[in-house]
Amino acid sequence: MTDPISRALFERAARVIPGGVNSPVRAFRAVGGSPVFVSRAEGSTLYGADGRGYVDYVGSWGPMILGHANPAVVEAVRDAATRGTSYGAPTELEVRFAEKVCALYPSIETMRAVSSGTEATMSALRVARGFTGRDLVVKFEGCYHGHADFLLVKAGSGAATFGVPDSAGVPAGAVAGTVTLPYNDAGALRALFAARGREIAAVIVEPVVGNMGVVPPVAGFLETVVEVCREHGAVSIFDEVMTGCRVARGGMQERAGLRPDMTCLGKIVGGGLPLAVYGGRRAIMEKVAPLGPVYQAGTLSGNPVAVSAALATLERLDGALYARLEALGARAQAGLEAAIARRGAAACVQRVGSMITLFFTRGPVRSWADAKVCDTKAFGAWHAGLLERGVYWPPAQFEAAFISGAHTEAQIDATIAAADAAMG
Ligand code: KE4
Repeated sequence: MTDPISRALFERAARVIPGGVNSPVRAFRAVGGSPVFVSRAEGSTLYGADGRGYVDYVGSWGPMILGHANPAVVEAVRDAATRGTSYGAPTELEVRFAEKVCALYPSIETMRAVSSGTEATMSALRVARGFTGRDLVVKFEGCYHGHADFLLVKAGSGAATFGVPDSAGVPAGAVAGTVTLPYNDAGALRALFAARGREIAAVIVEPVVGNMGVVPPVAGFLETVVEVCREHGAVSIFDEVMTGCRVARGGMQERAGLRPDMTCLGKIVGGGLPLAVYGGRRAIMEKVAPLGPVYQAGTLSGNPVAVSAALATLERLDGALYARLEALGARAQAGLEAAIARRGAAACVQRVGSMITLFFTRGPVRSWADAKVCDTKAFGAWHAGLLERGVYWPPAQFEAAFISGAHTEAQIDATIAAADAAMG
């Protein structure tokens, strides 16, 4: 049961904010009960409105890879703010940020900073259409790329959790140019290109899905996305808003040794402030205004405070951090799988690096068809059991949990014990 202060705040919030939250998944509707209102966070701990601490596995849905209130990031933000928070004019900081991103992502020759992952994917797809002169966009069921009208088609994340794969308010015309295929189905992608290749502007994919829970690509799937786009003159777009700097410093494209035509980044790359990126091959990005005819703009794009947080974060993403995240992730996975075996639970664990999901289905989960059969009621009861034991797990089955460099082995072990008890 959530603390009484949070419950009272939730009632108050609901009078002035739809659903009492500024993003749907935060309302705990997918797990029942009412949300914990957070008063502050530090390292791997969130503190509720009543001051109670929770081991945090949401990490603001991915950005907090260093942990909350990292002293260097806080100092960078504080220092930047004293020089003005936004100028609406170019700065040397933005150049440094772009140089750093291009160094980490060799497939990105030039990039644009925007203020959210939604802006990044929406802009990348507009540029891909402008570059190819084609209209059709291909995405995969269960993947979520933000809430641009034409992408809310069998989306993952919130929409999938609510079992409403399409959103109200999206005109039929807006999604007429969006084709959705099963994730991990290279054959279906090739067949679509064989039939309609000349119409396809781009294929956008989460290179590891986080938005139906963690679903890794099967061998050859990502290679097919990049190859078939190249064969047909379409643009391959890796939406690495979640996987970028998470599964490796250079994202899933680094792990897979691939070079998509375009990449979208967000969350970690912005140091936990409103800052995201889209970019790719120079020839494609030269279509963007003021160089070319594709318009995209933003009042706060690349503002110095967000960029300072980003730079302070990026310079701390070293090999030791990723080794630690892999070790903690493997420890968590082994412990959760042992608990599932001990309890004989119909569940499975899927993980890439420090993003992990416990699915209430025997699995494996390779696509939305596999994910949607999860027992979401059982997940909701398990989530409540974790919360009671001081573990703040993502409040939805179709989301990824995140481990940060601030988590300790002791916290992982305590989480495993809580997960085991909550399965009982
Ligand atoms: P934002 O507009 O929320 O910054 O980014 C959209 C987005 C784009 N691409 C991917 C792969 C994403 O995961 C996201 C956003 N992720 C969700 C969590 N599943 C954000 C949390 C929320 O919507 O409250």
